[in-house]
Amino acid sequence: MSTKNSPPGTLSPQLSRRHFLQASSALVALPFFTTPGHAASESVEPVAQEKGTERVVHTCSTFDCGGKCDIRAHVQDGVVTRISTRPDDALDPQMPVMRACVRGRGYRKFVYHPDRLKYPMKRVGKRGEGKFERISWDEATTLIADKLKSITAKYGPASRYMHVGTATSGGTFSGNAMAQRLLNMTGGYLASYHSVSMGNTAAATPYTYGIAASGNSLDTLLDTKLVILWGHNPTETIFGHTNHFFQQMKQNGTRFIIVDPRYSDTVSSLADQWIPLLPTTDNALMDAMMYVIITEKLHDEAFIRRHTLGFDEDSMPAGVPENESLVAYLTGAKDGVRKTPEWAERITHVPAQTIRQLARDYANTKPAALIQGWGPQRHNCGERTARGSTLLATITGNVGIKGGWAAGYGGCANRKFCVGPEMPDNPVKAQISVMNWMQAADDASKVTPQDGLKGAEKLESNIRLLFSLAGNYLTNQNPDLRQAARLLEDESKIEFIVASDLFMTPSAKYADLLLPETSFMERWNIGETWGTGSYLVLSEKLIEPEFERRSDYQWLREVAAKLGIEKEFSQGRDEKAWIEHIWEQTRLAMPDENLPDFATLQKTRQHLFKSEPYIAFEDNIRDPENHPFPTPSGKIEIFSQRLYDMHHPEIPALSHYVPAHEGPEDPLSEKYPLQMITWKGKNRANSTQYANPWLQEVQTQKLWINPQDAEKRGIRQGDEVRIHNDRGVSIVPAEVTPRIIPGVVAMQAGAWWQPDAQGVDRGGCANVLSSARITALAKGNSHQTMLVEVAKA
Ligand SMILES: Nc1nc2c(c(=O)[nH]1)N[C@H]1C(S)=C(S)[C@@H](COP(=O)(O)OP(=O)(O)OC[C@H]3O[C@@H](n4cnc5c(=O)[nH]c(N)nc54)[C@H](O)[C@@H]3O)O[C@H]1N2
Ligand SMILES: Nc1nc2c(c(=O)[nH]1)N[C@H]1C(S)=C(S)[C@@H](COP(=O)(O)OP(=O)(O)OC[C@H]3O[C@@H](n4cnc5c(=O)[nH]c(N)nc54)[C@H](O)[C@@H]3O)O[C@H]1N2
Ligand SMILES: [Mo]
Repeated sequence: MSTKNSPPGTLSPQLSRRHFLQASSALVALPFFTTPGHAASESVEPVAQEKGTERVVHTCSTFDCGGKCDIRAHVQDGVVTRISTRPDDALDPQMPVMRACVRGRGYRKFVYHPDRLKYPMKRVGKRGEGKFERISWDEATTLIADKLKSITAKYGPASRYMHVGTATSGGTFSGNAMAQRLLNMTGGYLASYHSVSMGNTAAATPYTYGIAASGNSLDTLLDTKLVILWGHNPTETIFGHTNHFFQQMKQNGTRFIIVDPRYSDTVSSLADQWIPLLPTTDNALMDAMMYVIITEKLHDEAFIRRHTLGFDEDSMPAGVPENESLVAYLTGAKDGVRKTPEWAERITHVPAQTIRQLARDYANTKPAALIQGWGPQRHNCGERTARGSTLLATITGNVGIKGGWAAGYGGCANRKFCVGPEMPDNPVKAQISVMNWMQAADDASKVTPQDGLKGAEKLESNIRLLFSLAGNYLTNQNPDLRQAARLLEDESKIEFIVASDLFMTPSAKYADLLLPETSFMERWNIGETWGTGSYLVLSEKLIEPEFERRSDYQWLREVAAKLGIEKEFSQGRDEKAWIEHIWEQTRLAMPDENLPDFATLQKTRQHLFKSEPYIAFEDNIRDPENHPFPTPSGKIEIFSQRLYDMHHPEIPALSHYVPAHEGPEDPLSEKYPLQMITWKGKNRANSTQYANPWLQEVQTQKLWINPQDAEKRGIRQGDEVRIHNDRGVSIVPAEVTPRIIPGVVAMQAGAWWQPDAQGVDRGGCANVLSSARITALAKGNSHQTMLVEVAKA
């Protein structure tokens, strides 16, 4: 199967899908995922039922939340009157249960929101002020075509950039993909790499296994006795079919231990034990677990001897000095410090006895699955954390076996996706990390290969023209958003910014041209999953767009016409024709799937891809002679010579604990003594649906603070508190709760930035406080690592 052409290089599922498709094809022929003996779902129930004049249509959104829940839109006289979910009497035994979540149930209030953008608008005030005037579509598309021509003529195609915009990435077709197609047809653009979702994991785990670590299909875990969810919160973040399987496992008696600074909804719904720790100290906990495992001889000696490199001094590559092995590190042969549970207790705040027990439980329960989410790796030490869990899986022999988990990635690599729209090559070969965009807009000559530039020694131009489609990443979602805002406000830097959205978001305010996009209910698409799901759902156009809303593709087509390339660009297809075309191409690419024709898909609505149970690295473990790991040594590399040769203190060859910048050991903690983290909550997908009134009722934006920390500061339940550091200030009510470990505060990610006249955020947007520090190895983001102080406002 060919990989989908990815919209801007940073989009999480696209990156991960491309990455893992590459990963899996490097490994073995694509394996499949489903319950044993199961063929593709030929959903038998009629999914678009007529009830009087009401049609009940099985559909899904194309947001980036990882699961494509089964939502049923009740459509009457061109209006969606209600959203329900799969009725209990229509349960399909072949399709794992995906009942609509609270966000799905609330979609009507998103689509019919009175504040939705209605007309194309041009900026009239200063950039960022949010003052716009209505213009016609003809004016808007002429302006874009003219700017594309003039800016490209003046600065070259590498001055054009596409920003992160994930809200349509759950679909096979998007404005982002088509804008990329248009740019590639007209000279190219400066692409970016690195998924802000899980790019640190993707970059680090290949140093252990040769390719990015993947988990197994969840049907292989049904008999697993112990699952450790390490910074993973799938009760809220869904990740395909994860909850369907975890709930079944829970009923079957699987024990769940959850390592998270927060008592998350997953802890309350699944955990037998919650182990809170200080954020960024995960590697210290892992190191001490490994210390217990090896000193108590609980490691899998035979597995280690057969499959790994760098465990002890006898298994080191030639030429490396003494005491660089894992055992030497853990026992203090190198630095005189034994990595005991007592040592780790001081760093992590997890009691030594709990660490000992956790290590014993993990090593003595075979197989056991240590599944790490992406929260712990969205830190500036995230690369080490992601690789650290691969070492634990390795020394306990849990790699490549049924019921185990190679760790590092809360998902499975055997998923399938539709082929995307055809994408011509990008003639611009330079690529920046998604974290370099501010520098590239400010002074591109400063972006060097050491900072993350790839494919070129230097950039030919600053970013001068920027498309931000279906994203809130100009400000809101970008780390250290005030730095980004200051840069955007300087109109001598980026000359032209086009944004499309449904709402006047904090990023939309920074557009020069703001375009009102249709919602997923007003377009054709195919919704796809990531994480552990491998199915698709047709997302049908249910209603006509109101006012002058247009899909990104529609206006891009008009821009293409004004550039004289409409025919080439559109191939004469409207949106629905593209979906049909993509579907036909997908059918051809997957002959084994027996995919129905498009007319039939409109009746069946969904397709669960055929698959056998999948175990990552199974062949490499079963038959290492014929299936060496794609590492330089052909083995699982506990010690990585490639990392060693980087001679970088933040990239140790063993991925052990190193205190993080703005972690608990940073001297800055004297001034800002609280660590702050964010989490992805149930009532929105990132910032999407922020304005939905029903979802605002589900959860209000508050700061979680432990009673001990609150008491020290005289803070009571519900008090307004001022969260601050050198980057910004945010004021929200306090939620005084033991659900967060002392020393740490937490706020849900994705609330809209709402600066008052003094510049103080009143919306609870964590990115006024977060840092734009770039991770050492991946050149990636670290949204979660920040020190703050909190006071009564
Ligand atoms: N409902 C909902 N679902 C979503 C999204 C959403 O916004 N809302 N967003 C989607 C997207 S874009 C993505 S990328 C995925 C992301 O999914 P994740 O990255 O896995 O989600 P997070 O909530 O950021 O992090 C998971 C957990 O990690 C914990 N954590 C934070 N720091 C640390 C640490 O240092 N150590 C440990 N052990 N744990 C830590 C957090 O408290 C949280 O409970 O979710 C997707 N699904
Ligand atoms: N503090 C903190 N910040 C984070 C994270 C974190 O964990 N903590 N996580 C990061 C991660 S993993 C991610 S993926 C990014 C996500 O960041 P973004 O990609 O910016 O995603 P959203 O915030 O959901 O913004 C999407 C925007 O698209 C709009 N939209 C919805 N549907 C459509 C549509 O059909 N068409 C158009 N044109 N627009 C639409 C929505 O209204 C919304 O304003 O955030 C990152 N930022
Ligand atoms: Mo993400």
